[in-house]
Amino acid sequence: MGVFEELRERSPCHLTLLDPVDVEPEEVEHALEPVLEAGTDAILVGGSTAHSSQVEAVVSAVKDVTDRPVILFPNGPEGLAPNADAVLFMSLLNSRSTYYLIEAQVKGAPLVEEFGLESIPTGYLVLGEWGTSVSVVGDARVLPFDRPELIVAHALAAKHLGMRAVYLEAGSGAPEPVPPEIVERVSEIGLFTIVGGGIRDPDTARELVRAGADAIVTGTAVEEDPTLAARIAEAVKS
Ligand code: 1GP
Repeated sequence: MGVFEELRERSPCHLTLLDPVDVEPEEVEHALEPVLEAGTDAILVGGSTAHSSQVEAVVSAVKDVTDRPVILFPNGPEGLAPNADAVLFMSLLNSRSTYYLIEAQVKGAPLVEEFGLESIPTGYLVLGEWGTSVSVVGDARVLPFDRPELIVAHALAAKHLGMRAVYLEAGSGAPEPVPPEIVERVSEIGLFTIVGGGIRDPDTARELVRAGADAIVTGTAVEEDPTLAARIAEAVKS
């Protein structure tokens, strides 16, 4: 079974995000032990500025401690590495930049083929407030939380472009996570709905799952407090 198929079967999933800019390969085991114990479903590796040698080293450190799938979360072709299992093959659908809409994908696609990575076609939407790293680096026309109809229209565009997943991103360390009402409306579209950014406690994660999220991503919590991240994973899986 492919990685995406497995995630769909295991929904609701908890995805642990490691940004190779913040986590050294030697720190991976310590960061992951509690979330693995709590049943995290897959490890995402990537970040706004990570490059391929850092990504490859962290993927390799993850592979040393778990058999859970490793999925790349790339910022462009430099976020790809051959030793992962799959890649969120994303287009930042609300970017102003043609680079994040299609040029990075054109540069990255031959590498995805060469590396034999399973591709998970994903519409990536940056929501909430401008100023998060992803909004700046990705030159996003950030979609405010109080315009659900615009967010739904972008997610529908992802569906009709043939994408399998939509990632609702509030930005790493965002002051507010994506509200459950937005998750509810987007999840009704039927795409695999990934929600991340600013999720710092188990209750919020539980609420987002109840609203229809298929996957909850935690990054900052794993880096700052691995046991808190494990409690979030438990809340998602219980
Ligand atoms: C960032 O959605 C992820 O791309 C995770 O965000 O670091 O706030 O958990 P946090």
